[in-house]
Formats: sequence, C-alpha cells, structure tokens
Amino acid sequence: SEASDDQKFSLSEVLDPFKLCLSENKEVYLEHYVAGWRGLVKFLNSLGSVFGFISKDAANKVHILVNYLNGENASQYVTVQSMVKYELENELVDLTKRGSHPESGCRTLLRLHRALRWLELFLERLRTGSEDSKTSAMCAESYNESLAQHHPWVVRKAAGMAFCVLPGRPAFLEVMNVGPPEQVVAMLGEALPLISEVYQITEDLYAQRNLLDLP
Ligand code: 1PX
Repeated sequence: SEASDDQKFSLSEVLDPFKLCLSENKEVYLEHYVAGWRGLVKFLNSLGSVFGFISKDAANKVHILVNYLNGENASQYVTVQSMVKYELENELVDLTKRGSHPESGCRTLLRLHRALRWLELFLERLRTGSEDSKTSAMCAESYNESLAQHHPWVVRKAAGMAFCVLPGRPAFLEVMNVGPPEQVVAMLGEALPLISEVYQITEDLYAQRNLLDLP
C-alpha cells in the first residue's frame, strides 16, 4: 500500500541529504547533515531490534542537534562552521572534561562525525565487494579502523555481536530499496565522494580548532 511504501527506507533518503550538505563556499549545512543521519537511523531500525542500542544513541544525538536547529539561537546553527564559532566564542563547549555543557553541538556532532568515517569505509567495501562477501566482516573491519578506537571494550563487544546478524550482501543491497545491485553500486559510487568531502571538511575544521578529542 502507499502508506507502507512511505515507511520503507530508500538509500536516497541518506544520500540526497549528504549531497546537499555543502554550501558554495564549502561549509556544511547542519540541517542536511542531520537529515542524512535521520535516514541512517531509519535504515538501522529496519534491520531489526539487535541494532536498537546503536540507533537509540544515534537518534538521541540527532535529537540534540535538531533542538539547536530549531531553538532560539537557530541562526547560529546554520552550518557546522557557524556552530563551532558560536559555541566556542560563547564558551558553550566542555573542552577537556565533562562539565556544564555535556550536550554541546560540537561534542554531539563529533560523535556522528566519527561514525560518518565508519560509514564511508563500510559503503566503499559494500560498493566494491563481491556477491558472496560478508557484510558482517566489512562492517567489523570498517568499525575497527574508525569508531572502535573511540569506544570502550563493552561497546566494542556489543557492536561486534550486532554485526554478526547482518544479512549477506545481496539481501543488504535489497533493503536499500534502490533496484538491482548494479544500480545500488552506481548510486554509492556517485555519493561516496560527497560523503567523503563532507567528512574531510569537518575533520579539518575540528583539527584546526583542536576539537577532535572533546569529552
Ligand atoms: C546506507 C546504509 C548503511 C548502513 C547504515 C547504518 C547506520 C549506522 C549508524 C551508526 C551510528 C552510530 C553512532 C554512534 C555514536 C557514538 O559513537 N556514540 C558513543 C559515544 O557517545 P557518548 O555520548 O557516550 O560520548 C556511544 O557510547 C555509543 C553507543 C552505541 C554503540 C555504537 C556502535 C557503533 C557501531 C557502528 C556500526 C553500525 C552497524 C550498522 C550495520 C549496518
């Protein structure tokens, strides 16, 4: 039915927002960044309840950022660049240890930013993998190369267990709801350079401002 089609995830819900993320002068629009993450949370939920603890954390972070986007200082939260400038200038960020600003936009976005690197690595493996390659292995390798370095042992353990129940590559491409595998691969090939650019611009900004280890 039309109603259930509405709820079905489609890969474009993730890729389109990331395509819209960059402004002409290469600033990252927070609105589209967050929209991309909303799509990812929806996708994760469609994979089943094993991923609930992951999607809840991501959804919570999305929610924090949406509140800034719609809040009284919305005009300061148009781009990641303006957010960083505003929060730093107004001392709204806990820089070295958790204090009075445990949910700053800067530290919240940093968590999603680190996860975006995982996504980039994972989607690249998915794109170039063969039909019988294991998504669980691709997922674990990407995770170990990125996010895992920021997670304590318990979280790594739980994530590793969740990866095991991922469907095989053909079924995984199927839930993306794009069409035949070649079409998914083409779409990923088109979108990955953009995700990668958004990641790199954010990474450079955070590095410049010394924000890569925010508590
Ligand atoms: C196009 C579809 C591709 C697949 C989409 C899957 C989307 C995955 C989204 C993962 C989002 C993970 C956000 C994690 C943020 C985080 O690092 N949070 C930790 C630190 O936060 P804190 O506020 O305490 O400083 C927090 O401790 C995390 C808890 C949850 C466990 C995170 C495990 C991450 C595994 C990432 C791989 C997801 C596997 C998806 C399978 C397709």
